[in-house]
Amino acid sequence: MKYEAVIFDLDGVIVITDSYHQKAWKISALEFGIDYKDEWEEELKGLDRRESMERLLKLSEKLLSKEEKKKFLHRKNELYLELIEGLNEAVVMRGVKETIIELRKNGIKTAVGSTSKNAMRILSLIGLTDLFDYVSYGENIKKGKPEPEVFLNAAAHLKVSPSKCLVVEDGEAGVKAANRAHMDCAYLSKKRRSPYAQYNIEIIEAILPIVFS
Ligand code: B16
Ligand code: MG
Repeated sequence: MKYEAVIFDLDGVIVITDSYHQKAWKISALEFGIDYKDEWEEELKGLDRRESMERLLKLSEKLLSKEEKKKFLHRKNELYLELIEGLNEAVVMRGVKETIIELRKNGIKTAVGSTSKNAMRILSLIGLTDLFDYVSYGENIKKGKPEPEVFLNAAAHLKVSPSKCLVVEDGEAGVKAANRAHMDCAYLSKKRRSPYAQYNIEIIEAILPIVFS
């Protein structure tokens, strides 16, 4: 088999929380006098909370004091936590569970690679924690995407060489992180293609023939 492990991004690949992140940024930004534009969404995907805020401030050309930045970050996460409170299995992306079960049946290791500090909470809310051999996320890494640490940490815990790992991502920062980790990447999107990913897929099940080839 071409790959021995698959590392899944969380927000936007396993669960629809990418839209919740954007909603929380949009509302909190407005509260801080920032006119959030929907087209910024792609630029924020995968960046950690602080980096996302800094990018937002740059894009909107808004200056905030250290204290205001602290409040902004707190408020965004507060809103995000409110939004995810009611999450359950129903919000898992179509085909995710079946695809992961099929991989595991064939001896492929599975991990999550997410910048989010809330990843464990989300996995527990949607009842998928047991489907992964390891969860690499915001609380056990120092640098988020596009740095490769989140994926390299997963590979090290799975004891699989990076060249034998396939990353599944929906964000450009994540594709870059996979490139920097020397891992192949399948970019999952129905609307866009990534020129930097080795594979562009529209549905998650499409990774099965790639992994088993
Ligand atoms: P939190 P991923 C990323 O998760 C999100 O794409 C990004 O929008 C978010 O800012 C980041 O997690 C940090 O999340 O504020 O919950 O720590 O795509 O790497 O799964
Ligand atoms: Mg994502």
